[in-house]
Amino acid sequence: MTIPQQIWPEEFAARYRAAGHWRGETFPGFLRQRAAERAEAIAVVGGEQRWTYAELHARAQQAAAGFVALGIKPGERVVVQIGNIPEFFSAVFGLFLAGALPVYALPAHRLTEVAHFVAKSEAVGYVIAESGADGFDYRPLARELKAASPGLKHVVVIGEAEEFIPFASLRGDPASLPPDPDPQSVAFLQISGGTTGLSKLIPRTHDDYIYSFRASNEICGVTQDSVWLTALPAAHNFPMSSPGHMGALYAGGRVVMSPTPSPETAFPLIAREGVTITGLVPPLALLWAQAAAKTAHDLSSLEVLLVGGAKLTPEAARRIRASLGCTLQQVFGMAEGLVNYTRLNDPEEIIVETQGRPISPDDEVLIVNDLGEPVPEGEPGYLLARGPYTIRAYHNDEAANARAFTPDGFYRTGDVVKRLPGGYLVVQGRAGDHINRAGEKISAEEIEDHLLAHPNVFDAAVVSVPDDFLGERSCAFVIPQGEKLRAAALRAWMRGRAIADFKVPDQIVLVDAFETTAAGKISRRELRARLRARLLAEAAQD
Ligand code: AMP
Ligand code: DBH
Repeated sequence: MTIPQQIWPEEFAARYRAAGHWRGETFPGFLRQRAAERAEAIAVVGGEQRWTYAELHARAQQAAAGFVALGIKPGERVVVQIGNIPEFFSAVFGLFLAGALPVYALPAHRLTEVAHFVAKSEAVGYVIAESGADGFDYRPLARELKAASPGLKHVVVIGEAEEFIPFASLRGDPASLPPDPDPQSVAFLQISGGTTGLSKLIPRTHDDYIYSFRASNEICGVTQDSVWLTALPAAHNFPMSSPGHMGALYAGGRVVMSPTPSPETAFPLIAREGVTITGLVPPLALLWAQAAAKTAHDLSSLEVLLVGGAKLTPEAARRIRASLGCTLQQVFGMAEGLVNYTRLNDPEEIIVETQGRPISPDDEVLIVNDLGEPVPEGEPGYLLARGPYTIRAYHNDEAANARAFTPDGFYRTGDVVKRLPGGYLVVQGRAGDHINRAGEKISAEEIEDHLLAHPNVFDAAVVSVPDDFLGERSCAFVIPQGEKLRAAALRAWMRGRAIADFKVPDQIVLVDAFETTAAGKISRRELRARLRARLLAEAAQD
């Protein structure tokens, strides 16, 4: 068994502690403290449920004792795939209190992805809700997962559990809970969007992650009077920590769970709960801006709207500011660490034109050319980052680590950015081949591998195409072989691959051949670039 670790060289760790970034806090520790200080304050709202801090803590303790009684040991991993319901917190904090490490799957993930998370993390458990907000039943998925994963011992279900363990039945001896974990140990595994092939697992420690949302609270003005709405999937790093529901709970504020991010679901919750702050990806922010112009719901409590996950154009930023009447804050972050924000009192042009600047004075940002040399200020280059909440390694993935980190520990973000005076970053694009589809990152390689599994596909190349609503969508160029292949049939077949729906290509174009150069074969990356250029040229002619 590989116990997840995240190791900073001691000189860096010492510096981050001395600067007061790492304070030795832990998830169990801070929840216990809030439960003592703010026992009767409402912590979490969702559906018909309203839990005080005392109740959240009691529920988490009960779940934790149940996890321990099942035999789950400190350091073991449990994949959590739960939508935006209050039990997300009793499950996740239950695991923290049991010393176990949640591995955060998104509700959209299907067997292929979840089985990969279980295998890669060597998970012993899987916690789900019987169904999602879209009605998807997770129990058949759990059945297939269990059959495919020999090491998976426990499946726990919120709601009707069928043959599995009902979450509500978890019981145990509160005295069996382990002592608080080492603050520098890994608290959970987050999922990377996956730039090359399958998603990688991101080990985040108590100290580093708590620092990221404690500092985010300050930058975003989150206090115990704040009401945070989780509208994006709760397991996603953005609504979790920028400053997110973890920030809100750390501050002693209130978290409201919106089952879906649609204005129809979220607006009544904003009005009823007096939501003060939330986070959205750009397409949703634009949708909200449109809907806000017509809504009968009172959205005046909303003070701050964070927008990030994908590039927000200045035009879109202006439109959102004008129609929502709250402060827009751009956020450019990544589950691997580095998060940038525009500041609440920045001038309009910074808020509209840039993706913000790093959280921490100890975030080290380098912008380099192909040779790894720093580019002049204001010129675009590859963004590298190192700092008190940016990982030094992925979990259990030497090949990815060799690619993704420099020898001196900088994370190669894969983003192309330029830096303006004051350290503000403007995202220009991506170095790698992935598609940022409304904030969901899709690896071209991963989708090509699926397409190649079809017997009538000779070759495939997946590229991103600009999309008015999504920002980017995916287009697969496919060379067929053998029997006649139709694009619609291939899409339907991709749907059957047990992958997240957002990964099914939005468009499939059948071609006879990919171009080669006089010199022979071209690289995958160059091929994708050429196909993309061709598509854009054709679109321009229409
Ligand atoms: P992940 O590694 O899956 O957490 O995704 C992080 C990536 O999302 C970043 O490296 C960027 O490529 C992209 N991203 C996040 N926020 C923004 C933003 N505000 N503007 C442009 N790209 C963003
Ligand atoms: O896209 C992301 O992963 C992201 C965006 C904004 C993120 O992880 C974050 C803020 O923390």
